[in-house]
Amino acid sequence: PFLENVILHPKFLNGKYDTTFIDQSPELFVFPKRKDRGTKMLTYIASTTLNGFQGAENKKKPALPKARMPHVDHNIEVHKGTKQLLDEQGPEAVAEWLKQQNEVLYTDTTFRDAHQSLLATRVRSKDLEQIAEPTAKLLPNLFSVEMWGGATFDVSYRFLKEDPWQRLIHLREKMPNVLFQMLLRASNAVGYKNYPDNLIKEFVEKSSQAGIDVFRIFDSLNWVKGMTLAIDSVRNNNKIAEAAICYTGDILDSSRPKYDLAYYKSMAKELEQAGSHILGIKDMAGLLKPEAAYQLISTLKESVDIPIHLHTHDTSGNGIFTYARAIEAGVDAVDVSASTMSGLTSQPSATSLWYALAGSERQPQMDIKAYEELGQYWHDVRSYYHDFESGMVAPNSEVYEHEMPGGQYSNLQQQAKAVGLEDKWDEVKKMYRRVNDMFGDIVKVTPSSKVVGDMALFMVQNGLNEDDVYEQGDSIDFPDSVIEFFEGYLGQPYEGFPQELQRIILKGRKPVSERPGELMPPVDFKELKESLFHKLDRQVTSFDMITYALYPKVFMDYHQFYEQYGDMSVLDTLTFFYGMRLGEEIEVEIEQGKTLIVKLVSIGEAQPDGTRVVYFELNGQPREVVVKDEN
Ligand code: 3PY
Ligand code: ZN
Repeated sequence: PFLENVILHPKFLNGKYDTTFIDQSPELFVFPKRKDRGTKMLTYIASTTLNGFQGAENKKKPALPKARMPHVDHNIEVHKGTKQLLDEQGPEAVAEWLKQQNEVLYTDTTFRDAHQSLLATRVRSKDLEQIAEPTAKLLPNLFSVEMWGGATFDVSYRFLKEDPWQRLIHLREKMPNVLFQMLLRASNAVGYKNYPDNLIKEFVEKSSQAGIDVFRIFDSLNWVKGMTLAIDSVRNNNKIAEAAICYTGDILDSSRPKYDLAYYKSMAKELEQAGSHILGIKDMAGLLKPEAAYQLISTLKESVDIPIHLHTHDTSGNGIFTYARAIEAGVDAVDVSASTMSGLTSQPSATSLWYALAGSERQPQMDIKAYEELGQYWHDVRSYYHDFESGMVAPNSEVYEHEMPGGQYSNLQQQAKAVGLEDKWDEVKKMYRRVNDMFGDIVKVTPSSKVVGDMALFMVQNGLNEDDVYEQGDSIDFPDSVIEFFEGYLGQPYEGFPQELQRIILKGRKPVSERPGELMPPVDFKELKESLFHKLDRQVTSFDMITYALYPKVFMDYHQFYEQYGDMSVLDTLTFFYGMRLGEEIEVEIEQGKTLIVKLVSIGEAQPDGTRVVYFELNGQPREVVVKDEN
């Protein structure tokens, strides 16, 4: 504001100033009063009370009890775990140790994929941080906790208005013993397109420093050339590279030979050669049938020397059966989630699998009662996010038809809802598969799955079928993501693009066949820092720079929200989504040891300009804010 006062001062504008200008112009130091923290927060609460939250509009705030916490003695030290093994002995030692274990190891995905897949990624840091320390104390035998990456990064800023870097740092403090795992979309980082090489390197370096230990790296087209830079970056930071093959198609279906056992075997060898410490099998849609799992894992165990980590989604209800067969075939680790956040489009249940392995020498050591108690916490927390549930209530074997990734299901459904296609969801799912076939049967996982989803929505919305696309394509404006895909900006699909369709969609543009990151100019971080400093009017962190480089608009929108309302991650989840009920009183701890008591007293009549005055008590003092009623 000082600079603004100077620049706008009449003397300054007329050029009539000298060295006494500042001393003799006290008005330069009169700044517009910035809204205080309390007022900003009340403004957010008032506005959310009136207008709702995107995706939970017109819904009443449910009255729900506080989540039940498991019993843990706070004086007990956390047990050492895999994190100490990595820090003390390095990534190769962890891989070797994993291979030597007779029992199958667990990665718990509750903090990331489970809620990405069940609740459209909407679980807030507050609800994660609260259970972090109990989880570390109760489950020290986990191989890792998957708690970052994938869609959580973008959704944190875009919808939850919180900083995922802070989430990572806070969780790390509370969980010092177990490896932290993230999902990294190789050259797409945590975004939806390829980025310059130096940005990928920077992202891996900073996330390593902030607390990530295991990077599950995948390419959305299984294009190994697009993965090596990320693998090398992880290795350079002395962290664990888990390069993953995305499982697609059906190795048991001989009528669909594109992705057969030989295909997977050859890719596994390439990833081992590329320096992967662990081989990930990423069955993102849950298409890996039990017998296929047995054949695939048996073959891969013979083909590579590194341990194998299997990830699936339980959409069909066959997840436990698939894991049981994979475990029989010697898989080293599997992804599971807390019981009440498991099943359906999420991972299979950690505790159910444990019971299913009773009598087997591969049953993991686990305090099963404690795991179930953690499940009670998640049961209660899940109810806060009810409006983001997909509505799927039972296993759904249609997934073998549409092949939609679990992590995409509830998100695409929200997207369909947003463009008015809620009633045509069944049609969208069928179209999703038809688009896949039209595109030449491709791997579908973020971001290639988003391209297929965008095209499916587009076709349903415009009443188009395959013939229409071929016949009228020259006059159709295809979604940007579809054009970029056919231009080669997500990389190259196995066996190439369907040429005729590519011609129609590109309308004369020339596709690239090189690695897109190689073609892009590197991010100039020095320049970016300066320009961001001016935009933000504050110190710029390396985290800000990376996020801004990944998605400038999302970051600036977040920044604007922050300026307007402040840090709203301090609100409890129900207040954040629904605002307050008349007469309700809440406590908000805005920083450690500093709590505000907020009561919503009344809401005034609508004014001709569309605003209302909303009356609160803040720590017993009357306060009012004026907000727009958008209804
Ligand atoms: C993601 O990339 O977000 C995924 O979960 C892919 O399965
Ligand atoms: Zn997944």
